[in-house]
Amino acid sequence: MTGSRAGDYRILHEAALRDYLAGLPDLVAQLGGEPAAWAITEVGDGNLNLVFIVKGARGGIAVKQALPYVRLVGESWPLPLSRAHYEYLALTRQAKLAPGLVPALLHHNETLALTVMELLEPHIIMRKGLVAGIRYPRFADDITTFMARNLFFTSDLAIPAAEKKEAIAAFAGNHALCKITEDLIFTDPYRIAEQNRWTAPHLDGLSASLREDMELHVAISRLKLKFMASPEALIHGDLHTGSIMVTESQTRVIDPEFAFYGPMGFDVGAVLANLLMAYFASAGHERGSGERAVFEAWVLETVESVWNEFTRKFLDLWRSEASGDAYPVSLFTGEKGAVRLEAERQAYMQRLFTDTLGFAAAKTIRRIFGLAHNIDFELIEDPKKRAVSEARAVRLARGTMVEAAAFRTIADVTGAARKLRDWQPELSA
Ligand code: SR1
Ligand code: MG
Repeated sequence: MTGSRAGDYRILHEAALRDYLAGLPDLVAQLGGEPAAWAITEVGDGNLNLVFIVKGARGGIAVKQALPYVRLVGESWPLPLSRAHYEYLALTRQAKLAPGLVPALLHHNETLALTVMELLEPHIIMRKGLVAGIRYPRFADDITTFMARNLFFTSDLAIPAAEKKEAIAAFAGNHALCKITEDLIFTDPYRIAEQNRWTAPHLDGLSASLREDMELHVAISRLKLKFMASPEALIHGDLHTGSIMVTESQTRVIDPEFAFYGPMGFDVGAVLANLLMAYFASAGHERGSGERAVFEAWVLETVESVWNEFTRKFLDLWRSEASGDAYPVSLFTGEKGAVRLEAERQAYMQRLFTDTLGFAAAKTIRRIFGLAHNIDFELIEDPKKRAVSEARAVRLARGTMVEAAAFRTIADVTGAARKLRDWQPELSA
């Protein structure tokens, strides 16, 4: 890692990036050939940063640089460069806890808010694959290993209290990124906000109903408080299918710039929400009835596997690797203690399930009524079809957020999704 004075930050466009990389011998060797011959392409399609792919005679690298503002909106929305520091820190920890499931780090410059990583090739952004109807057989196993290990080993179940509090402090400065989530996910979709948008006019009525739905406002406010005030574990913080790169045999989690100590269910819920949105969007992408049935069945199987495998792996870790200060061993001795502790583990997972479903619902509603939408729905060209898919997703989301008690198992969720697959909502126009 390198860094110099804070005032030395500058945005590196192609020529400046070439010169910068040419001064780093390890990267020059990795790329091969003359710097003048390197092919440099800006490929960032996210909402915040610049991302370059650099290819030389021998190999390639990916370079990510934070901009001092939100790329999606422009310079009118400043954003601290320090997010690159938190992303680097999170990637470093994730690489240790879940080896092989994040890109290798090659270089980091704090001042330039710039990180160089291995080029993931031929991986693609998972969301793009899901829109195309591609199945990813390794995904459930990989993402549940990533989540179970990262969430367990950064929690009070695994590490002593002092270490945990130091770790919370190390990420506490990432509050500007948390604030984005607090506003865009937990507040704006439920009120009039300048940056909101939805598939109008078809969803005008649904949008208005969300703004008047006090049960929903209570539920989203409880979730917002949980997000703000529950430093359970180091969470990725933006674990949607645009933050995951895949091939059919590999999974890599990228982009943890929203990382901080927050509620575990926020990450697990993000994964489930994005799978469920892919499921509901699928009807809008089919060219003939039933064309994507196999894909859709796989998505729902994957929703079930993600929760079930995450639970299994997390509980296995808790049973075999607990060395934190929570649940002191001395309070659960003998046969009676072991039985009671196991029951408590099951109760813990049930609470986490309810949190997960609430956060999944919040993640869904924000993509349909808030600022940042996703291509699962956006690429459905016919706005009426898009609105139908979106309304189905919102119906499930409202149910899981407000009537959480009706969803005791993940099969309850996939069952409800299946029933909504062909439900015809009443649209505004
Ligand atoms: C203004 S940033 C909008 C969204 O992009 C990121 O991927 C996060 O999801 C954030 O909420
Ligand atoms: Mg991102």
